[in-house]
Amino acid sequence: MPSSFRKGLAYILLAAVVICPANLFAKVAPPLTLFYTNAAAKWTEALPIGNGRLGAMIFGGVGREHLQLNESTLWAGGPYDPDNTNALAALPEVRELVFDGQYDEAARLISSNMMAVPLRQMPYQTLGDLWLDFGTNDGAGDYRRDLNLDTAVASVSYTLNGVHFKREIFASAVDQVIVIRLTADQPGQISFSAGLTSPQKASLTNDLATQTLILNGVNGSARGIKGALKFQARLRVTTEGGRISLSGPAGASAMAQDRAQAGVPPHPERAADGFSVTGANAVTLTLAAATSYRNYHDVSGNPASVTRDEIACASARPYPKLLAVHVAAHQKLFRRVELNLGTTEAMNLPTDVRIAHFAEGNDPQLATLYFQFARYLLISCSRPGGQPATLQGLWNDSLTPPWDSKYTININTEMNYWPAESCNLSECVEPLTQMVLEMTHTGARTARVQYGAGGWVAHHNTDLWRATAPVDGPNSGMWPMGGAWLCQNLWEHYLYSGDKAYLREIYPALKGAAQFFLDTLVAEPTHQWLVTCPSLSPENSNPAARKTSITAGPTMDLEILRDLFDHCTEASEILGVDSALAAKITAARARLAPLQIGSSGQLQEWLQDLDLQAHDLHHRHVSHLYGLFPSAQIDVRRTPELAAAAKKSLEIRGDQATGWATAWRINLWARLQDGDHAYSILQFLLSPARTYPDMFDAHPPFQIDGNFGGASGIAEMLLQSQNEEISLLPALPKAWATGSVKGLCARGGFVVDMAWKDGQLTLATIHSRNGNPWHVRYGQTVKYFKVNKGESFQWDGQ
Ligand code: FUC
Repeated sequence: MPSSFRKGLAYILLAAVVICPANLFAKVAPPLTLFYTNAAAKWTEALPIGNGRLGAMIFGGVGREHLQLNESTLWAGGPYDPDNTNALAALPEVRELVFDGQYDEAARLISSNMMAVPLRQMPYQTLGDLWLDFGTNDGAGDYRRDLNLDTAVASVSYTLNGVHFKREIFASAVDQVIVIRLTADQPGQISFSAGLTSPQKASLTNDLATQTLILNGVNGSARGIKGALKFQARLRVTTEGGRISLSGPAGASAMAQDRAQAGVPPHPERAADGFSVTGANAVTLTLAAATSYRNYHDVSGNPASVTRDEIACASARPYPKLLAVHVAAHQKLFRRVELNLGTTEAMNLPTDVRIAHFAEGNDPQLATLYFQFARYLLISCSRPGGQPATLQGLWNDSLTPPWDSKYTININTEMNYWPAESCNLSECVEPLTQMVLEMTHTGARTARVQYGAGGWVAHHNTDLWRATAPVDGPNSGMWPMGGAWLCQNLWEHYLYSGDKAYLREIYPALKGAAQFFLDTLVAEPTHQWLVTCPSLSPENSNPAARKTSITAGPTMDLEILRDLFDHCTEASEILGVDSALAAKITAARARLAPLQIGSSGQLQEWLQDLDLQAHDLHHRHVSHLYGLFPSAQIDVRRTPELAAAAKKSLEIRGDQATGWATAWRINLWARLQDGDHAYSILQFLLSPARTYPDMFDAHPPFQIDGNFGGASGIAEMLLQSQNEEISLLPALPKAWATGSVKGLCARGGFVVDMAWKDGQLTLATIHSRNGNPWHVRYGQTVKYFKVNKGESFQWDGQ
C-alpha cells in the first residue's frame, strides 16, 4: 500500500471514529454496493433507482425522506415541426461561401436561414417529489444509506430511541411502480406523513378510503411549443397496523421547507393535504406515474387508467413477492457480467471517501464498482419499450436542466450505448433503435424541406418529439451527421448478435441515411473529393475562420460516411436487396476525401492541415478520432501509420477533459493498446473532479455519458473484437495484474470469460452463440477456431 494512501486511510479511520460514533466498519458492504454514512445533502449525493421509465433519486434523511421523481416521457411541448422553409434556397450560396473560405459569412447566412424554428428543442423535465416526514432526527445513530447494484434495491437504516428502522426502495420493471417499504424492529413504531408536490402545473387530491394520493398535471410549453401532455402520479399507502388520516397543511408546509433546503423551487400552494400514518408496524408505499405520450406524434394516452391499473396490480402482490420478482428481473440482466480486478480493505470505506482516494492507487475494486454501476444505470434507464437514456439517463430534478437533458447526438447519446453490447446488455439498445426508426420519418421531412434531398437526416440534437432540424446555432447545430452516427450504434447491435431479422428492421434507417448523402455530398474545388457542406467538426472552431466552426468535409464526417456506406452495402448484400443502390454507394465511397496525416504527424481534423492553429488545442471533442474508436477504420495493426497519427492527435489534445471527453480518451488509448495510459485517465475520471459522491459522472454538471463511456473503456482494456478478431487483454494495465472477468461480449456472437495472473492470461473461454468460425489473439499469437453454436473454445494464450 503506498504510504500516501496509508496516511489517507489512517486519517479517514481516525476521522470516522471521532465524527461518527458508530464504527464505519461495523457493517461491511457487500462488494457491489454504494454506501454512505450520511443522508444526501445535494442531488448528486442522492442515489438513483429506475425501471427504464420511472426514476427516483433517494436522499435518505432520517427526519424526512425525499424522492425526486421522473417519468421518461414527461418533456415540455408537444408534437412539432421545426424545419426551416428558407433553408433550401440559402443552401447554394452557403456552399459557395464555404468553398470560397468565407466561413463567417456562411455562418451568418446559416444563422438567418437554416436553423430550426424554434431555435432550441424541448427539455426533459422533473415530475415532482415525494416527501415522507418522520419528524425528528435528533439522537439517531447507526445510520447507513446504500444502493445494492446486484439487487437494485436502495436502503436506509438507522436507530432512533432504541428502535432500528429500515427503508427499502426500488423501481420494479415488472410491476412498473416504485416501491418503498418501511419497517422497524419493534411493533407500532412507524409514524410519518406523506405528500407529493410538483413544480409542473399540477394539483393533488386524496382519497382516504383507498389510502391514495393522486397528482394530476399537464406539461409546460417551451419556446413557443404548447404543452400537450397530461400526466398523473398515484401513491398508495398500505399500512400494517396503526392509523391513517389526512395530514393537513402542517405536513405540507414542512415539505415546502424541505424543498427549500434541497434547493427545489417552492410550490407550497400545490402541496395539498397528504396522509399521516401513526403507530404502524410496517408500511408499503407504491407509486405509479404515466403521461399521455404514446409516441412522437400521438399524445392521446390515458395516464389515469395506466396508474390506476398499475397500482391495483402492485397492491395485490404482497411485499416479498414484489421484491422477489423485481430482483429476479434485474439479476437476469445484471448478473451476466462478473468482474474481479482485485480487492483491498479500501472497499469497506464509504463510496464518497473511496472516490476521493482512488487516484492513490490501492482500490482496484472501485473500478469494478464504477463499471458495474454503469451497467446498473443502463438497465435502470433504458429498457425495451421505453425512451433511450438522455444526457442524464432518466434522472433530472429540473424544468430547465443543463442542455435540456435531452439527446445530444454528436457524441453523448452514442456514448451512452457504447457499453451496451460489450457489457452484455444488448436488450437495453431497443429504445435507441426505436428512436432512430422514428427519426427516419421526421428526418425525411427535414431532408426534403431543408436540402431538397431524399432519405433522412438528423443534426446534433433530438428530443422526445424526434426533432431533426439544426438547432442552437451554426457552430454546434449545422452538422448533418447525427442520424448517420446513430446508425452505427444500430449496426453494432447486428455485429454482436448476428440477428438478421434485426438487420432487416434497421436497414431502412441505414439506407435512408445513405440516400441523403448520395443526394447532398458535393465535390470540393481542390481535389474534387466528395464532402459534406456545410458541416463542422463537432463544436471545434474552424481555425481558418474568425469565429465559426462551419467548414466542408471535416474528417469525422468522412469517417462516419465510410462506415455508413460500408454497412449499408454489406446489409443490402446480406438481405439480397437494392443492388443498384449499393453500386451507387460504392462509387460515391471511392470519391470521399481520404484521411490525411498533417505536418506534425497528426491525423488531420479538417481537409486542410490546420490542427496546430486550433483556437483550443485541448478541445474536449476528439471527433476525428472516431475512426479509431468507436469505429475500427484506424487500427494499430492494419493501418499503423494512421494509428500513429491518431496517437499524435491524442497527445496534442491531452488526457483531461470534461467527463464524457475523458471517458472517450480511455477508449482511444485502449484501442492504441496502452493500458497504463488508459488507466491513468481512468484515475482522473474516477476522482471527485469528474465523479460525484453518488458516482454520477461530472461533466460537470452531471451527465451520464461519462459513466457509460468509462465502463466501455474498462471493457475495451480487457477485451476488443473489432475487425473480426477477438483480442484478449489488449490493454491490461499493471494496476490490474491479476483478475478475472466473465460475460463480456465480442462481435461475431461470442461471450468471453477470462482469468489472468501477474499480467498473463491463464485461461480464456469463448462461448459461441452463433457457431461462426473466428480468430482470437493474445499478444502476438493468433488462433483460428471453429466451434458449434452453444459450444466453447478454450485457450491459455500459449
Ligand atoms: C456537447 C458537448 C458538451 C456537452 C453537451 C451536452 O455539446 O460539447 O460538452 O456535453 O453536448
